[in-house]
Amino acid sequence: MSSNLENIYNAVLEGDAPGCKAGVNAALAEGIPAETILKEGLINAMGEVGRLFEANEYFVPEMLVAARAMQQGLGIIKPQLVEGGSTPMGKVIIGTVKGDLHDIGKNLVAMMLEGSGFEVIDMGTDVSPDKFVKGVIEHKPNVIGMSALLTTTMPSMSTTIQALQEAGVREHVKVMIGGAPVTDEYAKRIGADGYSPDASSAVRLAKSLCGVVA
Ligand code: B1M
Repeated sequence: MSSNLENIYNAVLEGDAPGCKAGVNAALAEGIPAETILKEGLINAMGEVGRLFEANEYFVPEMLVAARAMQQGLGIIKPQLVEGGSTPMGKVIIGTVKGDLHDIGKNLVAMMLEGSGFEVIDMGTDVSPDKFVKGVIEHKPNVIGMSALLTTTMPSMSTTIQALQEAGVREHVKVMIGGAPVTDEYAKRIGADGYSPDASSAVRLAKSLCGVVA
């Protein structure tokens, strides 16, 4: 692995935001593609942070500073990650479900969708079913995207789909879901229209849900 990628990985693990930014800038200057920086530097490091948390070697403060460091690095490669599509693909409302504050993955998906030509309305984190319904009524999106990182918050995806049905708007919008604990099987079980495991497949899924040939 390039030493700049190693520096990025270590900076995220140490929650060193300036070090992460410096590493990303140096990696770009070395000619390393943004996708590689994302996967091998930033996302790999965050996986290790999760492992250390499970092993009781890291606690919430360490996860928090690691997340901040990753977000700073992500900000630098954002322009390279997005393709800058110009044809309008459709409108997507996206949010992390009620009770869940994890937003890095959701932000990444939003960023990639925007870069591929979607109009994205980001409702943030801790979005209740009611707020999603209001968003659908107000913005009339083609797709609603829900993210959940906790097994305890996943049921809010199902509750939101039920709320869309009760409000009479389920037929007007496609529902896509994602997040580390979410699976294709879960998506089918709760009546979502699709699941995707990462940000690039989320773009392909959104395109197919909007009837755009990917
Ligand atoms: Co939390 N956390 N966390 N955490 N955290 C996890 C999720 C955990 C797996 C760690 C662990 O135990 N190994 C664990 C959940 C266990 C479980 O539910 N089974 C956990 C826990 C327990 C908690 C707390 C409960 C800890 C506590 O307080 N005791 C607490 C909950 C707070 C809350 O939400 N109410 C908590 C808090 C936090 C921080 C705030 C400190 C911080 C989040 C900061 C932030 O997001 N701004 C944090 C972090 C950083 C993590 C880990 C380490 C990293 C998450 C991340 O950003 N990954 C995480 C461990 C892990 O995932 N390995 C963990 C990088 C990101 C790019 O990946 O989000 O998976 P991800 O997104 C991917 C895909 O999933 C997909 O595409 C993305 C890009 O490829 N995707 C979608 C995501 N959303 C999508 C939507 C789509 C499509 C694809 O369509 C709409």
